[in-house]
Amino acid sequence: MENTTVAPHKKRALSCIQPTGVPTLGNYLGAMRNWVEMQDELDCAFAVADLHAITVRQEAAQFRNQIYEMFALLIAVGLKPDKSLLFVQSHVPAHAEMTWLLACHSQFGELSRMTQFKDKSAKHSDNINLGMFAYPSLMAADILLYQPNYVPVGDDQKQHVELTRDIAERFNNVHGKVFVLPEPYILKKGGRVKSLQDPTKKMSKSDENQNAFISLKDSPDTIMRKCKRAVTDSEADVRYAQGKDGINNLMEIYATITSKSFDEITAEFKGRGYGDFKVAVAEAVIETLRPVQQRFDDLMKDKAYLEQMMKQGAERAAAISNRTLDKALKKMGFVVL
Ligand code: ATP
Ligand code: LTN
Repeated sequence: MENTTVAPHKKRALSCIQPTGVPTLGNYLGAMRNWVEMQDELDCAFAVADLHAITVRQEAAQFRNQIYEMFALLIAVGLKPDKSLLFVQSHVPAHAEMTWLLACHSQFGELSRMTQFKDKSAKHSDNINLGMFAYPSLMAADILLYQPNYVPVGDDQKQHVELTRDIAERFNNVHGKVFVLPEPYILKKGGRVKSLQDPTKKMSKSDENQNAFISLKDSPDTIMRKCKRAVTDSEADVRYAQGKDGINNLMEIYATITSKSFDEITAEFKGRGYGDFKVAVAEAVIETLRPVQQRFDDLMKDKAYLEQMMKQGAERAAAISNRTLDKALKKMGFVVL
């Protein structure tokens, strides 16, 4: 991501993931796997968004472990610390500072319209805090500090990226151009993996029902069991159609992993029923996750290496983000020493 080392034509991408639990197959197919592919063509930065995670209560010891785990997973899925910028959000103070500047350019009305705020405030009605409401201003800071052209996210985050653009445009109009306007980058396949228990909802790592998601740490047996228990319909045809949310979801998962089309999948399972199909989906998922799980286990045994990579990432991230922060402060009229 560093200006000095980057070829001028290379476009930039940035994304983050919250350490709120073990990532799911949804996070992997909708976000992380695509990040790995992007790192060859784009100048990429990926962060563990730990500051975002505290908008809901976290237990300290568990939270600390989840931050290590999420950072290890970024490397385990195939992101390379010498190729992409990998860091932990709270290690780079500019994120919190920039949030305040952007919070003063975020409107109450637009923040109130965010679907995630509505969902999270309903779910945690005993703790609807300012941070939960201001979440998109922090996300805008994460993004705008690094001047990326693309923000590769799952479909659920599109609204936040669009708001980031609006905030950036507003800031640029008032103070002069500081920020590049970023675009959401959403893949058609895998963009929204659904819950296995309620396929009208997205698969979420913070779902209370363990059977609703496949976590990247689930054993092969667990993955098989969860796939077999996935909610489907009372027909027996494996085909993508309206009203077949459960089967559609399993088909999406299978199609994303195997690169087969829906027609090919329908042909493959003609006359075989849902049982066989669920086993095939489970096997495909197990094989995709196996190498990731192996690397993850190895990395978690070497905290010193993880901390060294975190430190290296934080230093590079600070250099880039401080430059943008200073520019924004100067344009606004602050005295920058
Ligand atoms: P939480 O359940 O704690 O709200 P989450 O599972 O939605 O979290 P995040 O850390 O918020 O996960 O998201 C990380 C990335 O994964 C984001 O780019 C998000 O869009 C993507 N993502 C999350 N859930 C899915 C899903 N079900 N399908 C596809 N992509 C997803
Ligand atoms: N809000 C995102 C996580 C996130 C993010 C970001 C994504 C925090 N900062 C910056 C892209 C860019 C989520 O809930 N998935």
